Amino acid sequence: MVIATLADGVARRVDSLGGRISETLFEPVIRLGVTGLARSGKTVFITSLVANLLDRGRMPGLVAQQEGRIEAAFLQPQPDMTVPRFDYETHLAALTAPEPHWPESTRMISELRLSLRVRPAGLLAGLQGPRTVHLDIVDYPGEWLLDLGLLDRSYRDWAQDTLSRLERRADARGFIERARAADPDAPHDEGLAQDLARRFTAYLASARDSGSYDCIPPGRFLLPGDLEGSPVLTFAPIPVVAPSRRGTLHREMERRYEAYKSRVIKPFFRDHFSRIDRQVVLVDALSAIHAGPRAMDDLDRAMASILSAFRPGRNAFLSQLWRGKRVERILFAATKADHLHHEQHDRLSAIMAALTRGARDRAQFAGAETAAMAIAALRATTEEVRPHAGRDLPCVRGRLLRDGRQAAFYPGDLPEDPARLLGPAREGAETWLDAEYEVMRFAPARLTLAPGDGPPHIRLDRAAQFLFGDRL
Ligand SMILES: Nc1nc2c(ncn2[C@@H]2O[C@H](COP(=O)(O)OP(=O)(O)OP(=O)(O)O)[C@@H](O)[C@H]2O)c(=O)[nH]1
Ligand SMILES: [Mg+2]
Repeated sequence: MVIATLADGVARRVDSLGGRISETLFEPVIRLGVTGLARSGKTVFITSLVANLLDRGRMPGLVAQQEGRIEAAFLQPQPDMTVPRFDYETHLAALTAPEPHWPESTRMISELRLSLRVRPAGLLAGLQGPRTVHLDIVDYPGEWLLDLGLLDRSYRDWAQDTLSRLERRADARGFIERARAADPDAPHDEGLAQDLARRFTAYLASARDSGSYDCIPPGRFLLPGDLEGSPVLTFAPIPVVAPSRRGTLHREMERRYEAYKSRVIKPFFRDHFSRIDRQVVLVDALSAIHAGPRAMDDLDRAMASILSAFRPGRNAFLSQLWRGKRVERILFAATKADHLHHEQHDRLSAIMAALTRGARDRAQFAGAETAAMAIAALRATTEEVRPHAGRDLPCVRGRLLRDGRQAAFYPGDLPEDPARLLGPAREGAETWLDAEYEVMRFAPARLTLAPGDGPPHIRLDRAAQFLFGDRL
């Protein structure tokens, strides 16, 4: 145990030393983490960011571009041999096809290296030639960050807490009845263990598919990749009180839970998370607002636990890994802002800022610079003002996903004060009292891009400037 922790720390230090040496002698590398809950917009964000860095006509907010210092941008083989490559070409082809469509859901970690040839700014401009800066973009599910909280919890604590959370959910009844009927002290029965795990996973999947933001770890149950069917993913919470005894169902569940921590959670944090320099956390706040106060409250809680991963002091294992290094900048971005007329963008940013307020204060305390912003990685709408009942309504127009028709749409008035949403959500209100919000799903617009222009977006250049513009 102690040896493993020490080895982790040593590996990390050597690693960060390696990073520094190659940085000063050779070419700087920026590792940009892109995360968010399922469907928050990670794949579209990375695809559009890369396309807009390759063709930079729509990136005036990126200072190095504005100053004309970016000479070239190109994709390169990534340094990590065992991480799947982010399938940029396929995702871009989906978005730019004659009949454009959104890319497929991804749910695995992936990586892409984009390199930029940049001329230095200021005093160095005349003295140094252009240098190459590598941007390693890592896409990983936000649900995996929620697993960090399991590291310092026993199986018993996790099981008790999870069962009581599930008691409140009607669609978890099938699993709960089965779990409550299981005798933890009976001899281990593999068939029963598998049945429990299957039902537990089925509940997690149905909660996700119904758009619930109540994210219950372990995150890998819904995103198993090549671990599917293996014992580390074949456990579930069952009601236990006493310490486990040899050979029982309880002992086997506990063993697998512990294996999940050491074989799944720790390697992710050690090999991927701890190497990130800059991070963007994408949040589909508009969908949560549309779904009502309860979804908003769930999102609020999920954000708080996701963001606690960026507070190194919180967890002993993580503090070891982070030693001498930290995430330097974190951007909290409310995505899909093209569902709103720009008049309302500031309000969406304010909601985003309020949602991450506590976590942002803590991250700032730990030395990371943070910002909140409303963005659209791929703009699917145009703006339009329509008269309605004696009032001018600021609308957006686009092609509806469900039938391909063009339609103008008014999503409702976001409040100026985010507390009007977060207050009722935190107090457990069932519906918004004085307002209604809608979200329409638009298909990506058909694009005719001028040479040198990337896909249309909202503030993607400003997001890029915050995330890595200072290093160009
Ligand atoms: N209008 C609009 N919709 C967007 C935008 N970005 C994402 N979406 C919508 O959100 C959906 C999910 O986007 P993805 O980029 O696939 O999200 P993800 O986080 O990679 O999702 P998973 O891989 O399933 O976790 C898309 O299918 C679109 O419907 C955007 O900038 N504008
Ligand atoms: Mg994705």
